[in-house]
Amino acid sequence: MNAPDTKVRLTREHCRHLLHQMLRVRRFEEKCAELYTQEKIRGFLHLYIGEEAIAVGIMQVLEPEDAIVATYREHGHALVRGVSAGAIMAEMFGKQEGCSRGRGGSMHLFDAQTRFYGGNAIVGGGLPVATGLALADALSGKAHVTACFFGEGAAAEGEFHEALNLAALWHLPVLFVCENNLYAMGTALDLTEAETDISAKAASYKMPSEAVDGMNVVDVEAAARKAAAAIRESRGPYFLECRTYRFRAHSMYDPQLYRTKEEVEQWKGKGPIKRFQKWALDAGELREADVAEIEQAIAAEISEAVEFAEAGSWEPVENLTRDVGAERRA
Ligand SMILES: Cc1ncc(C[n+]2csc(CCOP(=O)(O)OP(=O)(O)O)c2C)c(N)n1
Repeated sequence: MNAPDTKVRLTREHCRHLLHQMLRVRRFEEKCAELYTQEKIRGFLHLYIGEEAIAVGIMQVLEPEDAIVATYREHGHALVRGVSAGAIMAEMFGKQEGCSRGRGGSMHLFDAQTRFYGGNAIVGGGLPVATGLALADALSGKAHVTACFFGEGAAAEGEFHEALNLAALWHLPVLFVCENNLYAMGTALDLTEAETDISAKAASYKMPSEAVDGMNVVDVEAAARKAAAAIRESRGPYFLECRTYRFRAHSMYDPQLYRTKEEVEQWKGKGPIKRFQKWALDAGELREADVAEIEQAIAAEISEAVEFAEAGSWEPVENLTRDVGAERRA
């Protein structure tokens, strides 16, 4: 059998696609921040701004039947996976046209149709869910992959170790994707972990593990291609640590006293969109007109999503206890 082709092909079309997806996530979230200050979106809001290359790079290699589990910083993952911007925005607004019927909000986007299994608010909570999904797929003979996104803060949780151990022991097809943005809320990694190399921790569970520049979409896609091919071949897990940075606060209420403005500015200079766009323009893969066209399409998509959410309806109060318990069968 020939080795699978894991090269990233940077055709003009692919460059456009990568830039479009990253910009889509960025603009969608900028709009969310604006709507939050207008109190159209309430509750918690955790933005992914700065980390877009990870969701976009990884999602390139997933098939429609593969499953995805994410954290509360998951708007980008849901969008790139194919949950519609309207269904996500309506969910943010708490409207029943939202992808979780308005009951989940920003942290609990869910869409069974695209096998997008959340949106999990509990740090580390998605890891056992992903391992369980992969176990179910493996037991029913389905050759799918489950991609599990989580922050480096999850490495301090017991569930991280339990999930990695079982995935390795039982050879489960999980792609663990650690989005290491250096801070768990206000806590720097080296204040909680004796071993700050997360990929080394994963390797100790006897699964292939590597670290990649999470600010470079092409590097992430290349690593994801290699990882997905290995999982599909071995049916065992693979661990990718994507080193990244969030440009915004942890959530909307965070004065960010734990890091300096200079540090944030330095990372912004390595921003995934800025960097990729510059490269693609310099290399002649894209033209300024492409970028303008992409921006225009995104602006139209987002304003349509906001209109859809605005026009949505609130769930009637009679539904208050619906889904709280199992319905009685006749
Ligand atoms: C089990 C648990 N403990 C604490 C919290 C509170 N909390 C919410 S987000 C967060 C930080 C998580 O950081 P990380 O996993 O690195 O992800 P990031 O927010 O950086 O993407 C904490 C401690 C929680 N949600 N769940």
